[in-house]
Amino acid sequence: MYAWPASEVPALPGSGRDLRIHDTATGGPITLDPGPVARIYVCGITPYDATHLGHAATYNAFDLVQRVWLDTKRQVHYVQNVTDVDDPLLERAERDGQDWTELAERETALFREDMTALRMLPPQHYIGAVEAIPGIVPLVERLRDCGAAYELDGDIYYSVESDPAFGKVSGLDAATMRQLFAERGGDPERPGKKNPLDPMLWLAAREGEPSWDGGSLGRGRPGWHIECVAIALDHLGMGFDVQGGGSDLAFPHHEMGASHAQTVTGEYPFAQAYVHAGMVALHGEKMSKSKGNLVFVSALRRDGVDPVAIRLALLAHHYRDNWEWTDAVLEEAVERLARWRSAVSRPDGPPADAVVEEIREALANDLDAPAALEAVDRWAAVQESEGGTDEGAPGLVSRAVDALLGVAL
Ligand code: 5CA
Ligand code: ZN
Repeated sequence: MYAWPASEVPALPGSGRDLRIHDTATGGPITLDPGPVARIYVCGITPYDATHLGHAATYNAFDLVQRVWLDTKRQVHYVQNVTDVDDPLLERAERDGQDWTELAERETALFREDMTALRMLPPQHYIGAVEAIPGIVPLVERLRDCGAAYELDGDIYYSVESDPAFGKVSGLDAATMRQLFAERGGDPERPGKKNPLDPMLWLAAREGEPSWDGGSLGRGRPGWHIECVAIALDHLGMGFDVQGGGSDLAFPHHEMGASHAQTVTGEYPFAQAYVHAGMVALHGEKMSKSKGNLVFVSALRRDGVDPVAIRLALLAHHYRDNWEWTDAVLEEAVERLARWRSAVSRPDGPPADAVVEEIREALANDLDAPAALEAVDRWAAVQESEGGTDEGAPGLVSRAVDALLGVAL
């Protein structure tokens, strides 16, 4: 499906550094070595409610990954999905007495607007679960044919025991896996499963629920993890550079996805790095659609908040930290934006080459956006207090924060 329009990324003098990033699977930083075309898959929204600041923070992190790569003169092949059929979406549509396809379309359209306003680079392939079904069915059939899947009352489950590498992405102990599986869409209690952690690959058609022709699988709809695997394998192939999402996706979603893909292809790894953003909270609890403690990007925009300030508020936090959204976070970003805009509004200023290098270095070091902001703050403070005579320096700073941080001054 259509994604959203791309904002232009200005070219900067020189070249950026290779990205060193924290990988959940190894538990430490790794320096990525993508080819001329870097490949990234970022899990998309389940469109039953509007984009909140938690979503925006996670997509901001992966937008930075792309900007670092683009600055090394690589191309980026970016794929994102939309989980446009799944239990939470169907439950919300049912609760509110609306058509589930209309709900999904409306919220996806709003997400596109929010992403555009925040200057997030669009994926080249933006793929819905429903449109991916023709690719999902043969993948489930292959898993079944190689003995890694089994049927239970018409539903098809993946057998985690078929994969010796299962557990290597999240590195969690059995009890934690079991608990998270139950909290995050799994059904550990269902009688008849080979292993409580086995996830659903294909859900047989239920009365009153949408279903599709699944060939030898029978009518039904896809499970969650196989959706992202089918889309990633179709558009990126095995061994792509970064699999991204919020930290709540490490288990079970990314663990199961890697396992499905590695089992079905016999190749390893699914992704070179599994990268996870921290959770944004409101009033002391993780912002979540199910709890309803949300601040929506669209609501802030409606209130007249400049989207550039929202972006600066996200950038002021390290992507791996868990942090809390407050009014003060936004106020600080609004003030910073005003200081930066004032500093670049003159034709000359203090030399800017070093600032560009500092931003590059900060981002290459596990996407340290707060350090990048501080580098610009220091330049803006000198501009404010002493000014400078370098012609074009403000223009260079302006282009650098646009290209590397997605901030348009
Ligand atoms: N459709 C699936 C992924 S395939 C899904 O998790 N959708 S979602 O709408 O629930 O979340 C979209 C992305 O936002 C995920 O990467 C998720 O980890 C992230 N996310 C959700 N809540 C927060 C939060 N409070 N803070 C940071 N990131 C969040
Ligand atoms: Zn996903």
